[in-house]
Amino acid sequence: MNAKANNTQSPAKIDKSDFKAAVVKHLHCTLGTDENKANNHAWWKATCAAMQEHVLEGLRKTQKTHYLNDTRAVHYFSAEFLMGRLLSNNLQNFGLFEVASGALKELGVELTDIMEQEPDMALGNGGLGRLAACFIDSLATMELPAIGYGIHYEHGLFRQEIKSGAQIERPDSWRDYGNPWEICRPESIQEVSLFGYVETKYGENGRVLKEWHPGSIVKGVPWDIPVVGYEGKTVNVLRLWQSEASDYFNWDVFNAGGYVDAQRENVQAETISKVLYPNDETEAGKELRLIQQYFFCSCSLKDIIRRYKRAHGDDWSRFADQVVIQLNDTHPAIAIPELMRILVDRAELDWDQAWGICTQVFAYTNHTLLPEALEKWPARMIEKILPRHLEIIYEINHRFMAEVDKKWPGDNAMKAKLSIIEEGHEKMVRMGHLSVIGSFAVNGVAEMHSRLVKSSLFPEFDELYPGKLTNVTNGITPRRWLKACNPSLSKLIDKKIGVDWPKDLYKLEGLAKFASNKTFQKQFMKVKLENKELLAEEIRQSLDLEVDVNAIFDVQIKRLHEYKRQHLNLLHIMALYRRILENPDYDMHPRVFIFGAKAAPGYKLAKDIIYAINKVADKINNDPRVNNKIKVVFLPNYRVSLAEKMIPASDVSEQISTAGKEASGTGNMKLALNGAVTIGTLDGANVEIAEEVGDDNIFIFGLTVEEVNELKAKGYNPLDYYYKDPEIKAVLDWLETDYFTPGKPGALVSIKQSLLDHGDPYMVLADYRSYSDAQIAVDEAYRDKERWAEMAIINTAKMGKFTSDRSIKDYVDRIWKLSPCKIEN
Ligand code: H2P
Repeated sequence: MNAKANNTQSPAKIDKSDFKAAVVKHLHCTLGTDENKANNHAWWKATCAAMQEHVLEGLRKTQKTHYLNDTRAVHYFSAEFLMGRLLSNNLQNFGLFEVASGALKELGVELTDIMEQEPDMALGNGGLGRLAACFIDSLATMELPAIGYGIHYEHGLFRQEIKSGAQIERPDSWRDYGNPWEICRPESIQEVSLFGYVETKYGENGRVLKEWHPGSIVKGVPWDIPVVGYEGKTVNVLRLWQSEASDYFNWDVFNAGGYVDAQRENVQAETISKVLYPNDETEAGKELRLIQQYFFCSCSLKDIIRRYKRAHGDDWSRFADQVVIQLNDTHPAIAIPELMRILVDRAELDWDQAWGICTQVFAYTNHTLLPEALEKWPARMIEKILPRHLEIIYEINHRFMAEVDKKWPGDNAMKAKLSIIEEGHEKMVRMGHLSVIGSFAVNGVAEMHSRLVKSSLFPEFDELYPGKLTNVTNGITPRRWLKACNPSLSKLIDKKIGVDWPKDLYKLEGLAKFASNKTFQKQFMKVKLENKELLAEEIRQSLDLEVDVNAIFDVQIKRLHEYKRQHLNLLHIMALYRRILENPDYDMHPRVFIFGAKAAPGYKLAKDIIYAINKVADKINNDPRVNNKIKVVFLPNYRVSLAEKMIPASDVSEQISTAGKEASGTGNMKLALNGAVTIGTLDGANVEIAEEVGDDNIFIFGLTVEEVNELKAKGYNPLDYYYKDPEIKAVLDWLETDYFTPGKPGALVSIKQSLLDHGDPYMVLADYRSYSDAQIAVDEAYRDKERWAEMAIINTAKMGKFTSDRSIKDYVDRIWKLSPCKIEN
């Protein structure tokens, strides 16, 4: 059979007619339809199927090569992977985008239209999940052996609708009509035990043996999503586990006449991978979330061990040479006691030997300093669900306490502080401490954040384990976040500096010397204008609202959270509105403030802020006195595919968190890469962005971390600002009236209350004036077209550092110690 006939032809050699033939073949043979009947959904599926041939061939070659070379691999454990859409990404990475677009055109179909058919894979909440997706893209691009492990949620992050200004959550059904990229692997199913009790037995030589008699067993069914590296050489895999009832368990009950019980077992088992839990919700569903975490960690560890044993049998001595596991936050921290359980109880290794392996295998990334996001589980909950694991955690802690005692003899306060177990009215297991103790490396996600991890979150751990705590600044994949989402800018860059930048982002630096070149400035800003026109069309379709593309497009897109301070932006918008009402000649360049944000369903104030933005938008957008100087846009259902439309069209990037609260941010990098200028605090990766672009090309405002701490220590009183700054007072008082919510006075008052009565925990009022001044500076800068174009170009040019390839290189050099493995085409 020749290569063409069995379709293993190298993607580089595919031409339009090959692609056309493949799409038509799948339309006929996979979907059972034809060119006349097919709708866009069918065309999309047929195109995916045509691509998937190459994807799977790449996957097969990659897996075979990794197996033959017995490669060391990184296993990225993450409860979230925010993948977005894959068609355009896979076409781009195989270099087939133009070919596919041309082929489809000849078939009378627009590729960009059918791409809209693809539901986002929204298996994550925000930055943490999207970071995981960027990282697996970079790992494949850099030809590094890697597997992503996570959960095959039936429903990803909710779909957001806005009704009368308020957020309504609807289920997300990304797989309703099938996902063309995923492959079920029943041959690699794993079983996971839950509940039950532990029996202590004595083996030979009086060895204590622990036997866990589970109360329930569920099945983990793996679904593989191929991850195509840029230029399509390495195709790694993202393996997501779906829970199902274990066969034999149910049949026995069912046959014995317990139909309802059997059904209940089924439902319970399937519930585990049913929904993604929003990050910030507190009590609800805690137990289920712990089960979810354990479920995917246990399946993944067993999968890794199965693969290891195929090559090395029962010789555990090389395990840590072959396997490194990165824990993306503490969500997978339960993997540490699970590996200990497998090594000690099943493989019958000594504790010390097992612990030696564990602490060479795990590394942990911390993504936040916010106390409410640092996971703790009630010990009784772990005892109920994972009785053996609680014993193991106690044993780990017992030995760790001895280490602490050696370092700080007799210091009980220190022991209480560092213990994995937090004593109190309810004993809690601190997953962060477990992660630090059980890992060989711990990293924060931006310079400043990592510094704070060392100095304020884990200072004693830093003293106890010098060198364990380190930094890896986050990054984003430029393939999705520039090349694919902003084709016009990408082509302009290609023309100017060549086509290598997607793999070597520091090459963008080559644009800097054209930053003051008038012709290039015009070309750059023409692309921006075209992108703004596309977004304006999206806004028109979504909200039936006209926006002026010559206005400044000012964008804030991220999870809704008080620390991210969407309400600071809102207060400033209200203040501008007020200035215009007081002085119709108020001099400002027209601005469109654009938001995208989802609020965790149980986070009341976050939902109130969304409501307030929408209500203020209604009023301003329909008030003729504003004379189109301001428009406020809240685009519903913010998600990866919407970000891909918003980011290329942005002029201003809002990164306005309270200093010390945003660990890194990655939206800040995406926006700057696409030529948006940042207005931001000295927080997270903004600090490093400022270093790269220089102070003249960014608008920094607000308190620094040190100033925030000083002010807190001194006693921060938001009322001081309320009474001293008439604008702040007027705007906050406005929230109490029914001006924005006719007939419903007080509907927006919770925001005022949080700022005045509840102490303004994120210091919105303290930063307000400085923010407002920075916004005036933005306005002035934008009016100087050449100056602005230069700033925008410099922002793109200086983003080299923020490619996720650089982050991955840092992980590889400092933590993972991996080598690339070439895959022959
Ligand atoms: C979090 C942090 C961000 C960070 C990201 C990835 C949890 O994302 O808050 O500062 O960039 O992880 O490390 P997010 O807030 O977007 O959910």
